[in-house]
Amino acid sequence: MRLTIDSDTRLLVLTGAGVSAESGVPTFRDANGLWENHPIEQVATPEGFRADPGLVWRFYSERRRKAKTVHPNPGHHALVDVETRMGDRFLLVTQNVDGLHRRAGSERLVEMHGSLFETRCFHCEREPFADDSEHGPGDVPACDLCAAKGRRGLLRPAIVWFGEMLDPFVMQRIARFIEDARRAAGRFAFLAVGTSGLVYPAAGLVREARAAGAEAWLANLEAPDNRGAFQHFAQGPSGKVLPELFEFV
Ligand code: BV8
Repeated sequence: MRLTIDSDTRLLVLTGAGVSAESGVPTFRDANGLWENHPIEQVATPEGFRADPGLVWRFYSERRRKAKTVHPNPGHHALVDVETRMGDRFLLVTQNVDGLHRRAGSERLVEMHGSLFETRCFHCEREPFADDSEHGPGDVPACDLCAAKGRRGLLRPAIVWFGEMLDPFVMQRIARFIEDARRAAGRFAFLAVGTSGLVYPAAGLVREARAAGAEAWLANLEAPDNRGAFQHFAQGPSGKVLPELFEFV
């Protein structure tokens, strides 16, 4: 079963933690996943950060450390190849914060939940800045811009936590791609890879794409709860499935 791409097909891809699993990055909800060992409320919500910023920084510092040791896998590279051939008719939206798509060479890329390697301030509106520092127990970095104004501000990972709004520009860019695809003459395909389809607004993209006329494809190790939202399901590890999935005609 191949996803056929011709000269005016548009393709919107959504990836989740499963696409990084073969690089050695733990997923969230599989056995021994991140959420099994870390209560979401304590490490991935603003309330959790307020309660114990040191715990949150330890959780993300460990993920930063791990992400520095891993490399993109054939699934990431397959998506770069497709982007190279399709140009602006391709957009990759990832829920992942590990930076592996960017390291593989993806450019038409939206990191909708932010990035492990960016930091911002919990208290002021400073721009997120590149940061790969790791913080041990009790080491919570302070915001120098807040300090310069005599205020106490704590730095935080520039990652979207549960209960936090996504960047409106991110959502607009995705909506614009879907709208352009709806108006265009050619075929429109939506492909979700390596995601359990549980977290919104990411999990709602398949419905938005289908409402715009997309044919919905899923490439996943197992059938997730929202498998019924897809017309096609290519089951298997994305590092094997993606390099064989696309057929250019
Ligand atoms: C929002 C950052 C508006 C953390 C993440 C009640 C109150 C408040 C909010 C809500 C609510 N009810 C619903 C919501 C909305 C909430 C939500 O969706 N909750 C869910 C859990 C019900 N969403 C939000 O809060 C979002 N904001 O809606 O704002 C709002 C505000 C207030 C109130 C209402 C609305 C913000 C969501 C972003 C949260 N942050 N990440 C971090 O990463 O450190 S989400 C987190 O889950 C990760 O980013 C992750 O990417 C994402 C989704 O997980 P998956 O990527 O799918 O990973 P998972 O492990 O689940 O699945 C892996 C899959 O891969 C599996 O299917 C597996 O079979 C497969 N697989 C494994 N190996 C392979 C493979 N596939 C292929 N190959 C392999 N080798």
